[in-house]
Amino acid sequence: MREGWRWYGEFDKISLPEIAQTGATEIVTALHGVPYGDIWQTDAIQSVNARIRNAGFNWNVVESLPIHERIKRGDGDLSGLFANYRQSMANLAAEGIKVICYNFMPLVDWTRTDLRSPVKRGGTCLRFSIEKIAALDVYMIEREGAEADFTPETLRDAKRWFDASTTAERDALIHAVMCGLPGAYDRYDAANLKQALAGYEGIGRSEIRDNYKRFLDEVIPAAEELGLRFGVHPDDPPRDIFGLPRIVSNADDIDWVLNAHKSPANGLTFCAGSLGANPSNDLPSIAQRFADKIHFIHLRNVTKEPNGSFEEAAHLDGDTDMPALVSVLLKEEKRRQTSGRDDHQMVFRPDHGHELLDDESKQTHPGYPLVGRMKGLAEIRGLIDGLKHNMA
Ligand code: DNO
Repeated sequence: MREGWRWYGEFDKISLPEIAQTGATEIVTALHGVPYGDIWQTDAIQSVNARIRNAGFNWNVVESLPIHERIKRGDGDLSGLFANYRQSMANLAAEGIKVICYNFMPLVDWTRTDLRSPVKRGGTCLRFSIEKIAALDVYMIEREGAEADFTPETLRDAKRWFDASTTAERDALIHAVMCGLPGAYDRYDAANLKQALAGYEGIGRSEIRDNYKRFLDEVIPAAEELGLRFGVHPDDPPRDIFGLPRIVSNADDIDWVLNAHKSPANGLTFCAGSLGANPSNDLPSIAQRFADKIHFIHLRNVTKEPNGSFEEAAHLDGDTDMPALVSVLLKEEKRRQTSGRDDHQMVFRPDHGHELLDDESKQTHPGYPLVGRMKGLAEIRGLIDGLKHNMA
């Protein structure tokens, strides 16, 4: 597996020479300044690529080429947006990009309630507290019918949190929830979020699936021609949120995606952290089942709590059996190699990391500190080497 590192380009406080010291060889990035729906122009792609290559890295994976909300909502004439998307794909392929990571989560991307939750031996992690999500949904956004999505215990805890919370704590909550949106994005406060949610009224699971299938039908044939592979990033967390249906949360969903437009180009970003937050997802077996469709990998771990809350654990801690998962991935690589594929090595990146030591002073993207991710990468590197030694 090839070691990747997510870099936010001009928006990143961590420089390429610093990343070089982690040992990673693949940069994973995007044109974070381009508004959703606009074309990624060749000169802009070339200049990012030149920076990356001059610093001694490869750029094979784009994370993400974002999908405009209108496509997710199936709103109006989408031909221009699809044409732009395909043009961006063509421009990227011409610069040597091989894999496009994207997601089909309506409105919000990864969602957490706490960006700096303390961990036992020092440092902080990202946390998802179900009672805070309920407080936001039920008492701050006041979404109609929101109560029905939570258990009575969660609603009780949510009310308790809300009643005791200060304005600053409520602001911090909404800020944390919005932090999942990378790059050139719309950020919402509670009122805006409520308004944005209204745009999804009447759009349920089957409508989102229809819109998703349409997207795949529009882009996957072009991907095949361009030699690009698409990897959908699973929902994070893998559950409906703010009443928005999430449709890439478990093995059945993934099966649906892969069959909605059958093609070797239509595949998966295997995000262990996202899938791992659902207690019924057995990660090594999901990886095994869809192994040949995995085009890109995020390795991360979570510790789940019975009420649906979870915390990001250190990469080899937490509930996911990382050695079992990584050995499935290594066997798949071996299979690809034996079958003669020259691109048999998959790119993975240590996804997220605890904020450790002087990470906090750097004010990096939440979840993307230098030391914490470097620790995760080093641990996974050791795991991979050990497993390979045993396989040999
Ligand atoms: C979070 C990331 C996601 C991911 C997108 C892919 O840290 O894994 O934001 O980049 O969902 O489209």
